[in-house]
Amino acid sequence: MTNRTFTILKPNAVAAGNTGKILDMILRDGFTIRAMRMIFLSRNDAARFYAIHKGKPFFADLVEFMTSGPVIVAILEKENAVASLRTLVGNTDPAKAAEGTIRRLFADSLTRNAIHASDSDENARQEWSQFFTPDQIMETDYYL
Ligand code: FUP
Repeated sequence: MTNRTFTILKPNAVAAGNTGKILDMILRDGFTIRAMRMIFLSRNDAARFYAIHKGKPFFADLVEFMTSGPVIVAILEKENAVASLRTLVGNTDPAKAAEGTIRRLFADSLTRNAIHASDSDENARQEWSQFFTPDQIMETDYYL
């Protein structure tokens, strides 16, 4: 089934100039971009986004990193979008990520791992709702 997922190209990917290469990998893998923009996360944004990790030892570093520079947020559509993007992105820890995955290629460390990919349909919807209103999501294939 065609569905949608949510991604964040994280501050290290933006700072290193890797967003073009990463988006190219995503598009070549068959995803359609339904919404996208560059934003600066506030500490509140980052803490809310990663609320599930609050209290963990890496939480402060994670919030610090996610607010260290601009990020690109996007909604992506494809068959089995959530699982498909998680495969393309690779393991959370780049040392364990498969050859050719985005994190293997562009992550600097476990925390500075270049990209976020939602882990379920429900979380994807909840995550993109933090950054996009319904009118900001392209519902029509204008180019067809
Ligand atoms: P993922 O779903 O692959 O993004 O991984 P998690 O939800 O488990 O973790 C969210 C983010 O927290 C990761 F992208 C990186 C960071 N993290 C750490 O910095 N240290 C850890 O031990 C685990 C996660």
